[in-house]
Order: sequence, then structure tokens, then C-alpha cells
Amino acid sequence: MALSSRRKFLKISTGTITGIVATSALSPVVTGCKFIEEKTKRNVKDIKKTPTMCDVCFWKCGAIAHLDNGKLWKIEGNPNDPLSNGRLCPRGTGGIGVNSSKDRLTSPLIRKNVNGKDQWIEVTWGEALDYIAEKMKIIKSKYGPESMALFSHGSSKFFDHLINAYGSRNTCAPAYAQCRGPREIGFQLTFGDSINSPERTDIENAKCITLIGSHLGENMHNSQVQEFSKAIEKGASIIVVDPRFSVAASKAKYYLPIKPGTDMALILAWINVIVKEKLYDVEYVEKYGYGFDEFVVEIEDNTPEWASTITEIDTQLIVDTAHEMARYKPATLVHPGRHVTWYGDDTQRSRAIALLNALLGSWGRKGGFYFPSVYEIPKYKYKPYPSSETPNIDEANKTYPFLTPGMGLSTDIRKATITEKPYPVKGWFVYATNLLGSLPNQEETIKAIKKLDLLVVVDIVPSEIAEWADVVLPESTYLERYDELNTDPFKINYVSLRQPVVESPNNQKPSWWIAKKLAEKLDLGEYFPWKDCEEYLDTRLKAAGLSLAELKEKGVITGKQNPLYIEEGIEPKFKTPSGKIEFYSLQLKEKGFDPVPKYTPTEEPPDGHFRLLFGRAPVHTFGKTQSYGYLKELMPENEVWINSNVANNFGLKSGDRVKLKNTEGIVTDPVLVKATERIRTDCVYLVHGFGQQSKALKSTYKIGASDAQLTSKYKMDPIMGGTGMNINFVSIEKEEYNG
Ligand SMILES: Nc1nc2c(c(=O)[nH]1)N[C@H]1C(S)=C(S)[C@@H](COP(=O)(O)OP(=O)(O)OC[C@H]3O[C@@H](n4cnc5c(=O)[nH]c(N)nc54)[C@H](O)[C@@H]3O)O[C@H]1N2
Ligand SMILES: Nc1nc2c(c(=O)[nH]1)N[C@H]1C(S)=C(S)[C@@H](COP(=O)(O)OP(=O)(O)OC[C@H]3O[C@@H](n4cnc5c(=O)[nH]c(N)nc54)[C@H](O)[C@@H]3O)O[C@H]1N2
Ligand code: SF4
Ligand SMILES: [Mo]
Repeated sequence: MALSSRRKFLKISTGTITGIVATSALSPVVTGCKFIEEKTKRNVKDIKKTPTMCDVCFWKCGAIAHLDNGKLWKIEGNPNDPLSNGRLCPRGTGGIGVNSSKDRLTSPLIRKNVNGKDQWIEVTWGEALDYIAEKMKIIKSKYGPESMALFSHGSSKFFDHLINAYGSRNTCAPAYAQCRGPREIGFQLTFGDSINSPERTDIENAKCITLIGSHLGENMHNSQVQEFSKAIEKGASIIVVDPRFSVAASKAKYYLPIKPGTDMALILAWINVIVKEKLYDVEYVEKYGYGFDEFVVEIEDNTPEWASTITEIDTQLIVDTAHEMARYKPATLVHPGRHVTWYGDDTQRSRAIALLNALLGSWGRKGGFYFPSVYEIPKYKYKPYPSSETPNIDEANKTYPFLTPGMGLSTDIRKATITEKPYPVKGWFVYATNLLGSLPNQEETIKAIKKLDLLVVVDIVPSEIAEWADVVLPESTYLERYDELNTDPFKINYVSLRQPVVESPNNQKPSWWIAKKLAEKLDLGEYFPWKDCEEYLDTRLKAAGLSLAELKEKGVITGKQNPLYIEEGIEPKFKTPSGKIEFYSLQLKEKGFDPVPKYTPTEEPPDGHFRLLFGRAPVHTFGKTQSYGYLKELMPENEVWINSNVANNFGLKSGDRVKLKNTEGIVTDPVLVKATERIRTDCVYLVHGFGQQSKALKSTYKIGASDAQLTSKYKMDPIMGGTGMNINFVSIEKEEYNG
């Protein structure tokens, strides 16, 4: 019987059978001796500092790990690192908890059928990799290499390299089309360039900052938050648009509690005021703009009065805030947001934000958007990947005309897996992404998984997705491994390194090692010609006149400080078809889309239901930090934010527990109520990442409620394939108390 037809959710639990390597508990004698040894050796003055790079999120801050007598003690920011400026965010500081998390995987696991029952068997790396290689070879010979897909969200790119070398270009990341994808395309269509990560926003120098559902301060991306607090100290005027009174809203001069889903109307009305009152940067628009006259005609009817009825924001407040942002032009930044996949028209909303910035002249200006630069480290010269006649799934589907090349769509790969169209997908390699938490509609994900011949999950804990795998591979944590260099675009050129600070406690391995060994078993060893990651990194660094030895010592090396703004002599190049800022987009028009964004209403919550909103908490990253000691103490579970009046009507108060039920009938675990004035009456809010359903996650299983479980509906962005996810509605189910 094919594995696919019998695949069931398989709990990784204490019932796991121990196989060839017995890695479980050391005997009490050994533990006792170790304990005594450690006690006697202890010398608090013996502090070792190792520079490395944080991986608690993807900002990739330079950090310095401190070992007290060989034991992880604390981790701080690297003062030479431009991203951290010597300070980590709370998550980065709490990152040391990853190493000792009780939930960690300790050994490779294979799902095996024993006496008619699926079981997890602990195996050696050799056995696990042999098993995977054999299955991958069968998939390649039966269906072609493109039938293996990679889902990833990690700084390591070694699995991308492996899958490409194997012959497949089906790689994707839920951190793109479920996150910032539409923003990148909206800005590209307008300025010919995207925002990228870290965002190219010059927050520190902005005199007016408008945040539209971007909650800096809860969204803890380090340098952004540092710059935001500097801007506030300098007296910047803050405008916050959010249905929820966020931390940022508490710092705002103007707070606009918008009706969810109506931001497009607000942005168009701001544009309308700024154009009609000629408050825009006339010289900038004349010099760099394309199609301005046609654009003006399109936005003519989007008056503040019109927008007021849609957004439920006072007309005068719309006018006043338009005046406020124009007053400070060009040092006025309408932040593009990051997690923008809300309602399915997200590329157009992002484009509207781009157009508003274009009017204010903030692109390429101090206090607006700067021109970033990158430290050039040549790529490792590998043998070319095998050429293939078969296009990747997105290219074959041709559904989304403005997809970013190379950024595959996870939901298209999932759909192809279910339908076998445009061709069958039989294997998934999942690296550092919990697809059940990150992709909308868990049911569809499970349906696709059931069709697979092979599911490999590389994780550090038995995550929700790991429980569906055929093989689970335990990775060393970021404090225990080398990774790819970081040269992400920023204000200043830099290259930073992640290097091992401590050894992995059990049988975990770094991704570069796993990818290389698996490649060898797939007869693709020539694609991994380096001996180890040190040799790989050193070869790359030497090609740039640097060395690994130097980078190991410093953690980060900074390069040139390039000019950042037009004022500093940069002549902007707009890589759009017209070579200008496209107020009117012929590209969009040709493909049947609105050349200037338009407001389209989104579905309203049915009676008795609330729109489900979600976001970040300062001390956690998605679902991955809940078991980290200090971070768990700081925020052990999430709460559902319910407007106080609504809570009152339900007879609920803060501290009660309720369940949330969506319109598809999915019900969460009980979650604490936070009755608060700080949210509108038509929506409720959850911090993402809680309510995990993997029983093996001892410290997080079923704690709090999962927004991912409730996100069954999503709306595809027809321009680039992003998944709008703020379209789910929930009712509040009071817990039955039986005395
Ligand atoms: N419902 C809902 N869906 C969302 C979002 C939301 O807010 N709500 N947010 C969206 C956004 S903005 C994004 S960016 C994506 C993010 O989505 P994902 O990238 O899937 O993020 P996580 O859910 O944190 O999953 C990370 C996984 O990596 C594992 N992991 C942690 N450290 C390591 C490591 O060192 N090595 C390995 N191999 N694994 C590791 C964790 O245990 C976890 O299983 O989700 C998107 N989807
Ligand atoms: N601490 C911490 N920081 C993080 C992360 C993390 O996991 N933890 N993850 C990082 C990642 S990958 C991302 S993408 C970013 C995400 O961070 P952001 O892009 O800043 O936003 P979200 O976390 O999605 O938060 C959504 C906000 O939008 C509001 N909102 C919801 N619907 C609407 C609407 O219709 N209109 C308006 N105007 N507002 C609305 C919500 O109330 C909430 O305040 O955070 C990054 N920073
Ligand atoms: S922003 Fe925080 S969690 Fe993210 S890399 Fe920097 S210190 Fe680490
Ligand atoms: Mo994200």
C-alpha cells in the first residue's frame, strides 16, 4: 500500500520507539558525575564571548554570546553590527532558551509501520538519509525531479541548492506570499524597485510617520524599533491606522480606528486631498512621474466624505492627517507595512501606499525611503544546475502575471499536489517552516500531505508539520551551527556571520551538513565540493578579500557608507517600463488590472460574528519561541482581545475563557479573554503562534488559541498570488462551567 494513502497524523510522543542509537537519558551515575564536575569547575570569571548572528527572527542581528565556564549565560547585541547597534530585542535576548528547550528533537525519526500501527523510530543519520535518498530517486525516475518541492524559511540556503541540483525549481517560502509579497510587487510596479528586508525605511530621520496596520513596538524588528523610538524622541508626528489601539498608537498624535478592510478608501482619500489642494511635491512629481494626469482623473471621486462613510473615520480627521503628512514632505514616511496579506487586493493597496509616498516625494529622500547597498561577496562557483524543460509550477500555471521570479507560491504547490496539475508533486522537503501555522486552510495542507510519497521535515522541535512527516531531521539550533553569510541590503554595507557558540547537546546536525550528506547519497556530491561550512564560507570571503578567521573574531565587518538619498547626489533609476515613477500603470492595464488602485468592498462579518485579526507580540516569534525559558515566563499564552462593550454583552470579563468558532465550524481551544477598549467592536484579535496542536511540544501544546486553525478562508491576490487572510469570521463560544 502506498504510504500516501495510509498517512495519518502521527504524534511524536514519549511512546516513540528507540531504535539503533539510544540517545535518551544518561544514566544517573553519568549525570551525577557530570554534575559534580561542573560544580567543581565552575569559575564565574571564566567568561568566553563569541560573536554570532541571532536567528530568533529574520532581521539577523549581530550578537555576542557569553559563555560562563562553557555554559550559555547570556546573549547581547554586537556593538559593531549596524542592525543591532549593540542591542538585541527581547526575543533575541531570550534566544538562549532555544538551546535548553525541553521540546527539542534529539535524533532523526522515521515513521514505520509496526504491527499495523504507525510509529516513530529513532534512527541514525545514515539510515534517515538513505531512506530519503532512496525515495527521492524513485520520485525522480517516476515523475521527474520537479515533483520534489522545497518549502523553507531559514537563513540557510543549502536545501535550496540541493533541490536545484536535484533538478527541481519548485522552491517556495510561506514568508513571501503569506507575508510581504504583495508589498514588494506594489512598490515594484510603481518605483521599479521593492522594499525588501530589512525595510529601506529611513524612520530615524522621518518627521512624520504613518503606520497602516504596521505595529512597530509589537513587531519587534530591531533597528526599525530603535529608529522608531529615536524618531519619537525627536518629536516626529505619528499617525496610526489600526482597528486596534496598538503600542504604536499610544505614541501617536493621530489615531485612526479604521473599519477593517477599508484602508484603500482612506489612502485614496488622502491622495485626493493632497492632489486637489496641490500639497504634493510638484517638482519631484513633474521630474520623475509618469501618467500623472491620467492618475488625477482616476482619483477624482475619492473624496474624504466618500471615504469617511466607508472607513468610519471622521472626514475632518482624514483631511487633517493628509495635511499633517504633507506638511513634513519629503521627510514623511508612509510605512509600507510588512505582513500585508489581508484582503486579497493587497498588491493594489501597497501600490496605493507607494503612490502616496510618490506624491510626498519621499522615495529616495531623507526621512523617507533610502537607497540601500549590499556588501558584494561573490557566490560560490558551483557546477551549473541541470537544465530542465519543465517549468516550475507557477510558470506552468501562468495564473499570476506579476509573480516574483524565484519566489514560488506555496499555495500553488499545495494545489498541484492535490490535483496533480500541471504535473504531480510527490515529495515535500520542509525546512524551518511550520506549514500548518503559516499557510491558510490547514485542511488543504493536510489533504495535500496525504497525497505525498515523501514528506521530510527539518526542524528543531516536533512541530505541528513534523507530526505529518515520514522523516523528521533534528537541526542544530542557531547557537550551535554555521550558516550562510548575511549581507542583506541596508544603510551601510556589512557582512555578518553565524558561528557555533556551543555544541549540539544530542544528535542534531546543521543544515549545511544534512544537505551535503544527502547530496552525496543522491549522487550529487559534486555540487557540494567543499569539505565543511568553514571551507565554504572562507572560499567566499577570500574572493572578497576577507577571511573567515577575521569574521569569526569580529562577527561583522562593515564596508562603505554609500550615499543614501537624492540629496546626497544619487540620481534615481526607476526600473519601470517608462523609466519613471508610474502613477498610471500600463503594465497593469495590459494585464486587465486597474492602472490606478480602486477601492473594492470586502465581505462583512455575518450576524453574531467578528472579523478575526492577528499579529505579533513583542516577546515571541510566531510559534517558535513559546518554549524558550524567559520568553515563556514573559508571555505563556495568548489572549483574545474583545471590545469591553461586546464582552459585557456576553457577560464576559478579562480572565474568563472562551472558545472561538469560525464560519467553517472550526473551534479553538479555550483562550483567555482580554476585555478592552483598545479594539473596535467588529473584530477580535489574537497573537499568532499559540494553541499548537503537536502533543510532543510539551511546553506549548494547546496553550492559548491558534489563529492559524481559524484561517480557513483566504483570498488570492490576482496580481501576484498573495493570500489575503483577514477574511475569516468567528463567533464567541462561552465555556460551559460544570461547577
Ligand atoms: N494565520 C497566520 N498565518 C500566518 C501569519 C499569521 O500571522 N497568521 N504570518 C505570516 C507571516 S508574516 C510569515 S513570515 C509566515 C511565517 O511562517 P513560518 O516561517 O512557517 O514560521 P513559524 O510558524 O515560526 O515556523 C518556523 C518553524 O521553524 C522551526 N525552527 C525554529 N528554529 C529552527 C532552526 O534553527 N532550524 C530549523 N530547521 N527549524 C527551526 C520552528 O520550530 C517552526 O516549526 O507565516 C505567515 N502565516
Ligand atoms: N515580536 C515580533 N516581531 C516580529 C515578528 C514576530 O513574530 N514577533 N515577525 C516579523 C514578521 S515576519 C512580520 S511580517 C512582521 C509583521 O508585523 P506587521 O506588518 O507590523 O503586522 P502584523 O503583525 O501582521 O500586525 C497586524 C496589525 O495590523 C492590524 N490590522 C489588522 N487588520 C487591519 C486592517 O484591515 N487595517 C489596518 N489598518 N490594520 C489592520 C492589527 O490590529 C495589527 O496591529 O513582524 C515582524 N516582527
Ligand atoms: S530583531 Fe530580535 S529576534 Fe530578530 S534577529 Fe534581531 S534580536 Fe534577533
Ligand atoms: Mo512575515
